Amino acid sequence: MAPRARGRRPPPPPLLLLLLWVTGQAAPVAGLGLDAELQVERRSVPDECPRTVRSGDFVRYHYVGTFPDGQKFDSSYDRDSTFNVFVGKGQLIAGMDQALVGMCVNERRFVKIPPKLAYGSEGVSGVIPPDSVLHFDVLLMDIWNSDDQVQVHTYFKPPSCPRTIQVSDFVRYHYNGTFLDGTLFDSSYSRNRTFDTYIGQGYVIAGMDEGLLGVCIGEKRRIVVPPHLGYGEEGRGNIPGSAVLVFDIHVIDFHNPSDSISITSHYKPPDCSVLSKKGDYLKYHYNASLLDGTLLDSTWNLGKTYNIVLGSGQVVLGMDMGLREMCVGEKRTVIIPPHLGYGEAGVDGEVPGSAVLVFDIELLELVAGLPEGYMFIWNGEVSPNLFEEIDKDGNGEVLLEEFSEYIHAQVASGKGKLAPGFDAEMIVKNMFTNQDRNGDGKVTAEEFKLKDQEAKHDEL
Ligand SMILES: *[C@@H]1O[C@H](CO)[C@@H](O)[C@H](O)[C@H]1NC(C)=O
Ligand SMILES: *[C@@H]1O[C@H](CO)[C@@H](O)[C@H](O)[C@H]1NC(C)=O
Ligand SMILES: *[C@@H]1O[C@H](CO)[C@@H](O)[C@H](O)[C@H]1NC(C)=O
Ligand SMILES: [Ca+2]
Ligand SMILES: [Ca+2]
Repeated sequence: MAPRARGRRPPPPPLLLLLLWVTGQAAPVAGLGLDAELQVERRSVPDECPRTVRSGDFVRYHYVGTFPDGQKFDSSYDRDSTFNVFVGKGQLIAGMDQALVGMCVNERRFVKIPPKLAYGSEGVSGVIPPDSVLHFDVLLMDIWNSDDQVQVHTYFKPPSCPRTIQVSDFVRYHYNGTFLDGTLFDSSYSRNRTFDTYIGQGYVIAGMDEGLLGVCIGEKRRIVVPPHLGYGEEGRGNIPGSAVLVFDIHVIDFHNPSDSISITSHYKPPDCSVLSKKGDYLKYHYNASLLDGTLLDSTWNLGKTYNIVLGSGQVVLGMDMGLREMCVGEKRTVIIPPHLGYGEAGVDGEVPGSAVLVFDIELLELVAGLPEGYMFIWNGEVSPNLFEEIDKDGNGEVLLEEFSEYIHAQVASGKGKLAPGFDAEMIVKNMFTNQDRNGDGKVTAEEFKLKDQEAKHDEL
């Protein structure tokens, strides 16, 4: 419609209803005084109105402009986008500059503007006849001021908050994003997964980088981001230009890529002298959960322990670290950041990507492992007639069956020991294959001797 002198198209307002100017402190535009001709009717005022329009604010609003006979001359709805403008800076016809002052987001005003506060005796060629009184039905969608900062309001803080988020942390949070008028424009919940990002490094809009600083895990806060710290005048996707964004966030967890695991021991039995080490076979129970308490997995529920050989790559690195130097009976909580856990990918359907994990662990059994690199050792002296003993039928060749039988007999009698936690048959087979140099399925005295000279203790 009808641009004012400089090609902007504004709309405008008011007078009347007493209350208006009262709060609006806009009384005034010089010379106008209580101009009885500008009429403003507050048609609906929302219950919540944390802020009202002041001169100098930038607003986004919808309007329908009509002549007193009801004929429409302009409407923002027809363009399907709000009218966006600074108030009180002469970008609007004078009547509108005044009429918007004091408005709340979601408030509706009906405004009658006399020609002298609109397009005067000239009108706008082809659109507004001279000396026209203009009526506007206005709905305010958005307000901000270029002085605005990010606003943060915490509405839930967990009782315990050992650490707050800092620049360079990696955070996972859920959010609902709305405009000031309450319209939802995006929600992480609709995707069934958290939004994950580094903090303070420009991966998110400046307002979020700032608004997330200092949150605790589990905290819920509202972050209100003015457009100059959001998507600016351009907007993005379904976010219109110059929109204030309201993010209600729930922080699920965060960590720093430099974090290691954290171990808290809750209980140690009186005798806690034998500590787990690499190669030991461990049986333990655990509950695995997310930092917000969501249980992911529990061996207690399964009714059987989880069994591993420590240091053999059977669990994620953080778990391997968390199980070290633990004694039987001890209970600890191990917190594992994702780079020592399941990484960015997580485990489909079980562990969310980039999740920090909490393991409550109880060690139930520990079988000491063999020295590093050994899969079988002798507990005492090695028999000088080893080959002959193994070659039970005395034909000068040891077959796998003879070999296996012999090793198991040594283990059973306590003379030898296999690495715990592995498949004994696999170990024996590997040992046999190592001895059988030429791979013909038999170990000769020759082959055996060679090996014997190489390594006294390992594998015979
Ligand atoms: C999210 O989960 C709900 C319920 O499990 C499901 O109905 C919906 O389709 C999922 N949405 C997406 C985007 O995966
Ligand atoms: C987002 O909206 C949903 C649905 O209204 C609500 O259940 C959830 O608690 C909201 N999340 C936050 C962080 O406000
Ligand atoms: C694991 O969870 C079960 C049931 O939820 C609970 O009884 C048990 O005490 C928990 N164990 C630890 C070590 O937290
Ligand atoms: Ca034989
Ligand atoms: Ca051979």
